Amino acid sequence: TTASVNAQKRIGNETPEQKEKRMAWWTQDRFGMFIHWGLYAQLARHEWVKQHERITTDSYQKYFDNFNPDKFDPKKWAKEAKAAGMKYAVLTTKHHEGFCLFDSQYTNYKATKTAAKRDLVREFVDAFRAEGIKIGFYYSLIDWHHPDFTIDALHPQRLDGTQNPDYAAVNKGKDWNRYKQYMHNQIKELLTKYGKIDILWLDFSYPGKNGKGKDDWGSVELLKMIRKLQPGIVVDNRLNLDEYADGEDFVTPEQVSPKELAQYRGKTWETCQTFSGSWGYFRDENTWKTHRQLLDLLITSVANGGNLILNVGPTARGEFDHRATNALDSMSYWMHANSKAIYNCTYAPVGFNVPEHTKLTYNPKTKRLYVHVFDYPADGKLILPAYQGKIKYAQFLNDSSELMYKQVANGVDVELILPKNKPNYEIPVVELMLQ
Ligand code: FHN
Repeated sequence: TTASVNAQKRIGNETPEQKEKRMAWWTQDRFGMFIHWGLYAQLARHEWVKQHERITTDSYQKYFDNFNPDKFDPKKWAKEAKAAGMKYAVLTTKHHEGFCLFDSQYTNYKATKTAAKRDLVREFVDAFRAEGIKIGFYYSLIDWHHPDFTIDALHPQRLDGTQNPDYAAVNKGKDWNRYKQYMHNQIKELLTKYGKIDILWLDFSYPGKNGKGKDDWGSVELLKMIRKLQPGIVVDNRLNLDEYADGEDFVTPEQVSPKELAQYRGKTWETCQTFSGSWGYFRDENTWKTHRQLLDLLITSVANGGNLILNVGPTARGEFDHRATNALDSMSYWMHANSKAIYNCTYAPVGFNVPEHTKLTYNPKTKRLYVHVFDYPADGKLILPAYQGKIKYAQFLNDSSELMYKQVANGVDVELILPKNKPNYEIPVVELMLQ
């Protein structure tokens, strides 16, 4: 409630209403692309591979020396994102491995010092902005390459590959403040060298004994700097500032199943999801979400008032592989016909029951209610419970073909009459004009 929000501590002077106005575009856009790309794409089995397999920084150097994304064409990426209906895109400017895709003045561990010789972030920004897609930067608070990043609970082993939980011994001589300053400096670079940035996706805090949270990162000071440099920017909730009413802009349920999304209704949130199990390119992975599962995530997110950001892990040559492009193409086909049931939509108003085997989204501006038909009734009868007197017209969204409906004998329900032939969409959408 507003009272509880006001009772919470605040970092800026923004009121809940001002925050809602600043985030209106993000809430209306609903659907974004996440891009996890780095040296780890060459190992092609997970973006945490250096940690999981205890690869020393020296042994990892060969991936820096070998990195050469000769097929990198961000214009192609942007066109695929746009066709899929993704309105914003968030690229890993630096993931936990510490490799910078941008031309940072604070390190040589960056793309411009590899065979690529390119500022990959600059090219991403230019290409996606040209397609009218909002720009987001992911930046890892964790940095396994930086000599002053201290080993802790999440990293019980040394980054040099040996198991050594003696943090004091392992961290001897490290200067944490020097790392914190490096991290703040890089975020300042990202927010001053690339024009208007729409989203900052910082990742992640793990407060507690031997963990890292707001004091380690300098989160309050950092967020003040972020908002000063980019006043309109939208920031995720991983700086460990959830005690502040205006500390972070949206919660980030990660890889949760559609049925778990209802709990976020009423909050500002975005679920981040992979096509497969891995964020980074995973060559030999076989667990890829089906088109239906991806649609379920998108529809159920909006049906609960939230956003979906769907991740692609490009190959080390800089391309989306066939599995990613197939998934994006299938989203493009559905979104081409049905995006009106996604953009500017949220959950249905009170009083509209959810018909069986459907999900509802609603556009409060146009007052159009969208019935996403997950299971198409064999007998063509779709009961709209207690909708009597609430509808003035019904049609399929994909082709605006009229649908007939009639009152059920009980005088309360409405029966929508669907044609025998299901429209050629995994989940067809009925658009209802309300009284
Ligand atoms: O450790 C990262 C992981 O690699 C990935 O970037 C996800 C994306 O939300 N965030 C962290 C895990 O929560």
